[in-house]
Amino acid sequence: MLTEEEKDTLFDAICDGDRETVVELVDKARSGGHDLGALLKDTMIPAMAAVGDQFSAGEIFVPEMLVAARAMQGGIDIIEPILAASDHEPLARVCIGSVKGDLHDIGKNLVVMMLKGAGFEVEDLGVDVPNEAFAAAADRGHQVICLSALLTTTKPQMLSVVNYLKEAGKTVKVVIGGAVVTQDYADKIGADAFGEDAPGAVKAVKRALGMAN
Ligand code: B12
Repeated sequence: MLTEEEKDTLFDAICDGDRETVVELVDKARSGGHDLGALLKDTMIPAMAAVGDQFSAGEIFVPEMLVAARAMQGGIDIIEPILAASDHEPLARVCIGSVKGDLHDIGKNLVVMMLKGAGFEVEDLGVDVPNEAFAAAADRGHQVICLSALLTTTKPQMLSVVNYLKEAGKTVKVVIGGAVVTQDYADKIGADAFGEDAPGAVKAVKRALGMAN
């Protein structure tokens, strides 16, 4: 278990981009049987949100944001296999990617983790994914395509993917998410579901497949 002080240190280490300390503390939490889902939700994600606030306030710039992201990813890499461990038949085959022009992937990686943990088979296409790659994933038998966008400038790319899939005659379901996306936007572009966060992504994929309301 991590003490409150260690959790504070972890929070600061993410904000400061101190990957080594992040890895050390998350590894300690793992070996000590700490609830890793709670650590992620209550300490690590809020740390990334604080980084975003500092960026918005002009207190830090892209390089600092990048090292913070790398530090966060160091912790996620330890947590992912544990939260994702599942020995069930996959509920469905899902593919995910950050849309073309968007290089943000921390949130997407969390969604991957949660979907795997919920029993879905997930193929991660990475970042800056062109429309054709999503269509090809539909051809490989994926039942749901998940799109992530963090930028106002890449949000319209989601509509482009939806239209591209429609015009190519793909019947795959589309689920969208990311900080700039809303349920209204999902309705507007004809996406099948919207998820606000990683747990919400699981519900959204289930909704799109008619497995939940
Ligand atoms: C880290 C970061 C970066 C890193 C990304 C590293 C990486 N590997 O991801 C770097 C430094 C590369 C970066 C670059 C840029 N960034 Co940036 N970045 C951030 C930051 C600080 C954190 C994002 C993050 O990881 N959040 C934590 C995760 C857990 O949250 P999340 O991504 O929202 O994901 C959750 C939900 O949205 C949802 N979700 C996400 N995807 C999906 C998908 C589905 C299907 C579902 C259902 C749900 C879902 O679930 C996730 C988990 O809960 C944000 C600020 C912020 N507070 O968001 C700015 C931010 C997104 N960036 C911003 C900007 C402007 C940029 C740059 C343009 C800066 C520049 N001038 O170069 C570039 C653009 C690069 C590009 N082409 O993509 C702006 C965007 C403003 C806007 N509305 O357009 C933000 C909001 C900062 C700000 N306050 O101005 N960035």
